[in-house]
Amino acid sequence: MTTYVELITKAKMPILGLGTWKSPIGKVREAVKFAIDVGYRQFDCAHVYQNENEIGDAIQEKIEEGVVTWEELFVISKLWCTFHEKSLVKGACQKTLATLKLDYLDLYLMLWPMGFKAGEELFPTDENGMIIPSDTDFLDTWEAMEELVDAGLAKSIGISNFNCEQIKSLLNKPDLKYKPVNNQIESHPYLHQEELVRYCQSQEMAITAYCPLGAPNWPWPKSEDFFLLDDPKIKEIAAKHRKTSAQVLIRFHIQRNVFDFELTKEEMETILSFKRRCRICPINMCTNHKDYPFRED
Ligand code: SBI
Repeated sequence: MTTYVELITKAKMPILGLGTWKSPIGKVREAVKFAIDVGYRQFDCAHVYQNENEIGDAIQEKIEEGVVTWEELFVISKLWCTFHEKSLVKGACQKTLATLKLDYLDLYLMLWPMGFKAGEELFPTDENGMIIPSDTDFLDTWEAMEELVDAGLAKSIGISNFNCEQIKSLLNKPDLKYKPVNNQIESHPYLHQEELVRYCQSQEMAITAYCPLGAPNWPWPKSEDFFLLDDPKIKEIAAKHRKTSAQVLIRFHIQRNVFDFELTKEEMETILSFKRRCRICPINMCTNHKDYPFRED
C-alpha cells in the first residue's frame, strides 16, 4: 500500500521515493526495476545525475510488463543550474522528458537557487576551482518554470536547497503565478533544519529530505564520525525493533503508518539529540555565488 503526501496542487506524492543521485549507469536500471517490483512509486531524478536514460528504460520496461501504469508513478526531475536563463528552461525540461521517455513530469524542481554559466560543462569553474555564476535571478527562472505548468510539461513545480530568505523572496514576488509545492533539502538526524521545515510547512510546502541515511556513498571526505548507519544509538534502536538502521532512519523521517513499527517518543528524542548542524553537502565551490543558500550554517 502506498502512502501519499497531498501537495497544494492536490497531486498525491508517494511519501517514500527512490533517490537516483550517484546511482551509476549499468546499475540504475536494475535498481529502478527492483524498486518498482517491491512497491516504490516515486522516483527522484535530475539531468545532472546523468542517468535519466536508464531510468526511463527501466520505467518503460516495467510498464510494458504490466507491473505498473504511468498514472501510478510519480516522477520528479530537476532543472540544472546551467539552464537558469529563461530561454533555456523549457528546452532543459523537454530534454529530460525525452531522456526519461515521459510526456510530463509529476514534479519539476529548481535544483539549486544558483545559476551557473550556461554551456556544456555542468560545473563551470574558474582557475581557482570556484563556480562561474550566471547573471540570472531565480525569480526570473521561476517564471519560466511556471510556463512549464501552463505548457503541460510539469504537473507541479518546486524548489530544492532554497533557504528561508530565498523562499520568502519567491513567495513575495508580486506576480507569482504558482507557489512552489515542495522544497527538497538535506535533512537527517545530524541536520534537522527545523526552522526551514517549520517555515515551509507554514506555507503549505511539502518537505522532501535528501541524504536521509547520511549519504553512505558520499564520494568526498566527511568527518570521521559521520556514519549515521553505524551510529551505535541507531543500531541499538534498530536491534530493538528487529529492523535495519536504514529502516529506522526512514521511519524517523516519516513517523507515520508506512511501517509496521513505530519509534517511541524517547527514541525520537534520542535521534533528535544528535543535532549538530552537520551538513554533508555544503557545495564549497559555490560559496562565491550571490545566491549561495547555506551561509547561515
Ligand atoms: C548534484 F547533482 C550535485 C551535487 C550535489 O551536492 C549536494 C547534494 C545534491 C543535491 O543538491 N541534491 C541531491 O540529491 N544531491 C547534489 C546534486
